[in-house]
Amino acid sequence: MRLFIQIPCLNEEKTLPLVLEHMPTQIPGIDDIQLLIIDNGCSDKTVEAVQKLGIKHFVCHAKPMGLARAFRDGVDYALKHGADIVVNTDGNNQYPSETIGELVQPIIRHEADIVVGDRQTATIKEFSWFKCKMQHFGS
Ligand SMILES: Nc1nc2c(ncn2[C@@H]2O[C@H](COP(=O)(O)OP(=O)(O)OP(=O)(O)O)[C@@H](O)[C@H]2O)c(=O)[nH]1
Ligand SMILES: [Mg+2]
Repeated sequence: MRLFIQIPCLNEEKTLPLVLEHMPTQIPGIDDIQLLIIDNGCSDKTVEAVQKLGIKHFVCHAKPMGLARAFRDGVDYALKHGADIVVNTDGNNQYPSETIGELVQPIIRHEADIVVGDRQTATIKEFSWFKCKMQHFGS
């Protein structure tokens, strides 16, 4: 079972190393973990910041092409390189990398085809304006 963990990045030189610091190196039910960085036209040193870490897979856009395109090109690359499971996470350190092992377990157990992590936005200060707005509209 080959897992690709893809990370689309638009100028994440400061946070991408932190995201990689807590990446799992072994996951029950997975034989092989591959990391894929999608450089969506970064103008900072995102790629240079992680080049020493031995990552083998990069997809590079010469200029920013939007997150959806970066996501899609990452998935296409992963599938072409034998991925059985693709996890997409962010380069701005909004998701705890160490939870990826748990995230993929329903797929490994054949209980789900897709799993979506919940970052519990209601508990994050920066998202409180959104909650207020939803309450204002009666949701
Ligand atoms: N917003 C944005 N992010 C990009 C783009 N290309 C790559 N990314 C990366 O995609 C990841 C997610 O970016 P965010 O800005 O957090 O987008 P999001 O998670 O959809 O939005 P939030 O709900 O605000 O967190 C980060 O690692 C970005 O660097 C792009 O064109 N726009
Ligand atoms: Mg985000």
